[in-house]
Amino acid sequence: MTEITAPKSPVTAEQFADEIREQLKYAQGVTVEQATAADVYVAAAKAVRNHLQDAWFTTQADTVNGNTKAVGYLSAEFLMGKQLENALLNAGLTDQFDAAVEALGFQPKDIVDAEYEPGLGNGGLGRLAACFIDSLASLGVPAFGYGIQYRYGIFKQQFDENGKQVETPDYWLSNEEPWGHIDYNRDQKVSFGGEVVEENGKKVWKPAWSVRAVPVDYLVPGYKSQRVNTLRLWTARSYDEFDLLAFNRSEYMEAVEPKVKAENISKILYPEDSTKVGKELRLEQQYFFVSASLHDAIRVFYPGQDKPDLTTFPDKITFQLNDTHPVIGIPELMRILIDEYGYDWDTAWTITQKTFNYTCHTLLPEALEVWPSSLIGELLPRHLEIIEKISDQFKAELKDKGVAENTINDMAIYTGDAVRMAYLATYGGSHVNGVAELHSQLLKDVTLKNFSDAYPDKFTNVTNGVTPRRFIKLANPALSDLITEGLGTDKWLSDLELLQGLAPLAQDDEFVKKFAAVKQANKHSFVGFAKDHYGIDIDENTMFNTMVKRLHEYKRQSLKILAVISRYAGIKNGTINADDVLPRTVFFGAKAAPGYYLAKMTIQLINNVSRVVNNDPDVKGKLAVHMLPNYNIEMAQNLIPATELDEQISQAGKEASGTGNMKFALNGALTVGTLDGANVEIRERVGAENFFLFGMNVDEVESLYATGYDPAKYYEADPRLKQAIDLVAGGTFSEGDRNAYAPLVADWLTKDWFMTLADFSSYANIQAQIEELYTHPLDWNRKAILNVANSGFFSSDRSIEDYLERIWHTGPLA
Ligand code: 4GP
Repeated sequence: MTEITAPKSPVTAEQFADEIREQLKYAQGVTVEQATAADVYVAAAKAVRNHLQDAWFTTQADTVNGNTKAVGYLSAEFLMGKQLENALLNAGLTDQFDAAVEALGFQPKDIVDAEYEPGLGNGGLGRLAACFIDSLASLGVPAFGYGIQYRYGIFKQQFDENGKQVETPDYWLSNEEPWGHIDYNRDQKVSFGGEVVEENGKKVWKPAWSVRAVPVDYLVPGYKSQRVNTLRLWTARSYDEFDLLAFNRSEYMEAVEPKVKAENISKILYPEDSTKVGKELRLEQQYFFVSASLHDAIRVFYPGQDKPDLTTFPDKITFQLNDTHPVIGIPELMRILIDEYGYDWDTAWTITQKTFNYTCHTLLPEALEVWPSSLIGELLPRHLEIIEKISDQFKAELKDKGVAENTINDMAIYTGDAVRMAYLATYGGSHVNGVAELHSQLLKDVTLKNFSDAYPDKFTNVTNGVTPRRFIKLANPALSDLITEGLGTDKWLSDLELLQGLAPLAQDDEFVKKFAAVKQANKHSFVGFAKDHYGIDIDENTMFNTMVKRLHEYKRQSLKILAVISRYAGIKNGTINADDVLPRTVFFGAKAAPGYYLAKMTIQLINNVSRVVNNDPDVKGKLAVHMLPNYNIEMAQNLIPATELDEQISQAGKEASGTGNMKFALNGALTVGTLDGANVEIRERVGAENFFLFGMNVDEVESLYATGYDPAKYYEADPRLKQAIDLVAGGTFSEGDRNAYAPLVADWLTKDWFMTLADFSSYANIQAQIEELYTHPLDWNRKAILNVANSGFFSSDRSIEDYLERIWHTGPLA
């Protein structure tokens, strides 16, 4: 094993300033006098990357030469957030950077702000992948993140003058992107289409077209671990850049058609999360990155070998399938083993099944991808044959186990018309996990019940977590300092359970006051951030109440906005005494999938409630509502530390886990929430008395469905709810237009699939308890401290340790 080389640090601030100067001069081609903040950002990024380079090489060498199995995290999304501050922190260069850029005549904050946030993910699942690769590196576990370098990430969200969401492309690669190493010499060929023929008794795939997968490597530095892992994102290039003959015929568009077709594959991140629409391009993307990644792993672990012994492949690397998106990897590995390396079916199957594991991130059946077999047949004909054979083998295995015929049919991977990717993943891998206790239980009891009956040992749980480096240390430096002061050490950043040491301090009034002062200071900074970024004025002496996450009916932003409307109406008509009202500022942040009609209408409603409420002198100083545009990691890092009350109000049994809930608790917000996802575990840990619980639980939801749910009954029963819905229906938030929200209103009153109306009263009622507590700041803050102290479990380091123990069976490099 190579000796571990520490990142090339420490350097002095002067040396670091020289390194930045050198980058400016030789790489950027500008003088210090000419340099803008954007130039200095690029130069500093390259300088810090240089410091990580040796440790990256060492980690790669140890990964290949050592005896520790590596982890391959296959994910269509990695929602990384800005890189510079995180890289500086993990490389131990933050202080040098601050002093160096000041010496160059800049403010550190301006340099950090000059970075453009990459948005290569939709939401929870993509951000989780980013937290996981941070934790893997921090724990010293050899790992590769494998995904796609989309040319355009998640759309940028703006609102038009009517409050509607407008999506614009995210040109994140328009300027120099200093983090990735593009490596044209380690490319892979990925093929599509064509047909399968028999040659000498063997099946041979004759593809119709191919693209070139070129890796872009991002360094993933561990916090204080001296390890730097790799995030390898593939970009698609064409083998036929240019058709000169067509060009010479003046067919200019045709001349570049092959290039455009190939490059389209890595062009755009699909702007969908929970509702998946089958798209040919999406399947192309999935196969593209998975095929390139599997071939890459063989290249990495068996360098220069024509006939590698791939029976050892599962000992070299274990692949985690992050949701169903990479599941085509199962038939692809079978194909590689059989067609490219000549293994027999059974050997190939043993290797494949040992290699993969599957994480499910949803409970919504429609979010489990199902591909039409015609599409797979057209794009990947050899894979369809393999899938059919896997499906037959699976049926036979179930029959041997004595599973009933109709159950076997229900469990079919290949139905003739379609391929169910979640079923393929469950059968084709060693383990399946949900992402919170409740979710994993519901997977076993409901979503994948037959599978769990047939293969009980495959199923396990790993509750999600978040990285404390980004979401406490970088997002909330003031709280970080206070925690370190309270604990007398900063070791909590790599051992988050140490936060428990803060619990006794919840009884220490001096500490509680300091904690409250930190929150107030964070609110104050957010006021400035919001003014700069959104041009809005916020009163920092109001309660900051936040709901940020993707817009989806099951998450129930509707419930929150109806409660806001009801509060507004109550103050206006005097049923709520204005003098008793606790002043609140309500923040929403949410992107809706562009094709998701009701979600987009909800955004429009929130914007228009905001317009009406914020301009009404009758509620001034009592209630304000803001729909902040383009929720992203940067906004999360600024808003979460400033929040006092967090909303996790999904219908019980629908949110797989949530990770925002963890970030808020760790930053000292109290949660109002249902017994859903990881809320259940948060509440258990922080204490029921420190969590505002409301609403139906999973069993109550189920029995209400079973007995017949009639939302109109709830509308009639609670005058607050009736009034709120009537205001929406009556045009209060649409300048008198009664049709503007008619589809939303009709949905509430007749369908309300996620039972917003049924939970309204309980949600409205708990507000009094919340407000009563808020008027006793010491008591509120004691509870907030206990939330921080008891949320150490929700570190992604702990999640990774659980994966290592329960699923991957590997550990840190020696
Ligand atoms: C999300 C789930 O909705 C969320 O509950 C969970 O915390 C997160 O994954 C990470 O496990 N799902 C997605 C998706 O982002 O695209 O299905």
